[in-house]
Amino acid sequence: MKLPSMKASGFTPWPEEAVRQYQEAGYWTEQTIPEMLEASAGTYPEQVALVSGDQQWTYQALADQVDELAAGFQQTLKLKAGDKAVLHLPNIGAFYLSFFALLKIGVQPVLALPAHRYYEIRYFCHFTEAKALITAPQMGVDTADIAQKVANELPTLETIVWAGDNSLKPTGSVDLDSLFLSNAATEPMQEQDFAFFQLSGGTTGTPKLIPRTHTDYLYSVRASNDVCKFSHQTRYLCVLPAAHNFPLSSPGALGCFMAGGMVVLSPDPSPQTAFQLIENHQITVAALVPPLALLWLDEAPRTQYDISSLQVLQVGGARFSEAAARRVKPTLNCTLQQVFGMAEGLVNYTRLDDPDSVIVSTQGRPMSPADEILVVNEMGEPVPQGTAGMLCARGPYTIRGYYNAPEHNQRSFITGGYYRTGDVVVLTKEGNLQVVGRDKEQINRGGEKIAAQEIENHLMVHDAVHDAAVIAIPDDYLGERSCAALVCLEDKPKPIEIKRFLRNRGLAEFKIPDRVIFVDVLPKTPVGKINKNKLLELV
Ligand code: OOB
Repeated sequence: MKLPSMKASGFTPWPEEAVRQYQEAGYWTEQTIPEMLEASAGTYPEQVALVSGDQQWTYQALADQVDELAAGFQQTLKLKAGDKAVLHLPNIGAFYLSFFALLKIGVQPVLALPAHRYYEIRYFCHFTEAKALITAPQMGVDTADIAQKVANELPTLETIVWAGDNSLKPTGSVDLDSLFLSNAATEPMQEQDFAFFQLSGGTTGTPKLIPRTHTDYLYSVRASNDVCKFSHQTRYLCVLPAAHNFPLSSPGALGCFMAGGMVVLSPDPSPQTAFQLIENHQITVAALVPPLALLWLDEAPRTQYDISSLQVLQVGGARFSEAAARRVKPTLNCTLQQVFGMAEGLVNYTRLDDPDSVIVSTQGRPMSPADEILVVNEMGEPVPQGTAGMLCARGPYTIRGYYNAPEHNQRSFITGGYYRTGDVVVLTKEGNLQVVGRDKEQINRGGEKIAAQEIENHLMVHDAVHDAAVIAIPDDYLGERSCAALVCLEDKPKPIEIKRFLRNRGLAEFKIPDRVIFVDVLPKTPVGKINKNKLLELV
């Protein structure tokens, strides 16, 4: 089958036949993401929707403020449908307000992570020709300086919006607070091919952007809510960065908003902060990456806080060891749910009523009956059940192409439009997936993804570096850490200088190699590629 081609907007649509099938089955509806919030405000106007520090919003207040902000974006900033805006926000209420308000007027936000720095933010603003960057103070990071530098370099970036303390704001920036216009109507949204951008964990030299539509994303949220049983009684603690696909949509904050539940934002992921919030707000569900789950497991037996309201702990983003998984129920007295998902779409869950043996030893199964998965060998042929193979997926919420990346799309999508996940899995007899390895040049550092090639490209810019390879090294706590192996012909710089060099280039901290080693040559495979397995033996 021919791959559907990319539209001028950079978006690859689903083939018409698939669209018809998803619509007829009722998976795809016409509702937009802001309409979902409005529907909940209609049903639960007085319920608390969102808590962030000492601020809280009822559903009505949230929906009203989204309208006011949408009017400000449109009338004060002159943002129009089809414009792009980069959101670089920590876990504060302004994240959801801005997200919904931009969607409401058809502006397509790029959901950057708080850990991103100058290099990534500049790239997103440049690649999408973003008109606005919405940012806020963050502990230990000069986000104002990042925004200012990016704006000075990119004439397309017209506005910096600052969501926080005025005294820290970049010169020339606009206060988010000044953009709420009451009693001002917004023009109705013009339909766009897609709603916003998620970010790919990446395997290539430059980060890839993932266009998600209102329709596919809302379907994934609705299907997640069914599996995870989110309701108006759900109280969700958002510990991971709010912009990430896992806490945003699996079912995450959007699932909670759809069901009429309450989202509580945790300003930091430490168990101390989170446990206090669990007690104060009677939290019922939270989502973590494995290293944080380990910290929670260690802290729980000695905490002074009452965390008995917690019913479900979701863990995903990276492999959770069976040994750790077994500790969750006895230690936290709640159900573990493993979540194996990706910003490109497919999300697998263990079910809440699965036997414990399934919950601790598998990463679950696709959430939707319409998800189609293939487990294949290098030739693209299906492997027998029980044998490890590469996971490929398509379905009603899995993208058919990255944004404006035709060459990369040729490699990432196979015949039939299946997305090549790069994950090596085993399908169990019961139909659950176990993630057993990876067939992509990526390091999964406790859930934070690093594209080896991206870091190698940066390293090669250093004068003393003749050749570079970045590999994953096993780590008890993070699962993996990164190691850069460098070939230097003359003077070897100190590892600390290499790290400083990368930091000065403005890379996110999690991408800075944990170790730097020097080798005489990089081992090669018979076809001349760097032999990273061999390299690992040298570490
Ligand atoms: C989630 O999304 P991304 O886009 O940051 O990363 C996706 C990749 C997967 O392809 C896989 O390599 C890895 O992260 N991964 C896991 C995993 N969950 C994700 N590897 C092993 N075990 C797991 N449970 O990470 C993401 C998106 C939505 C929900 C949950 C996670």
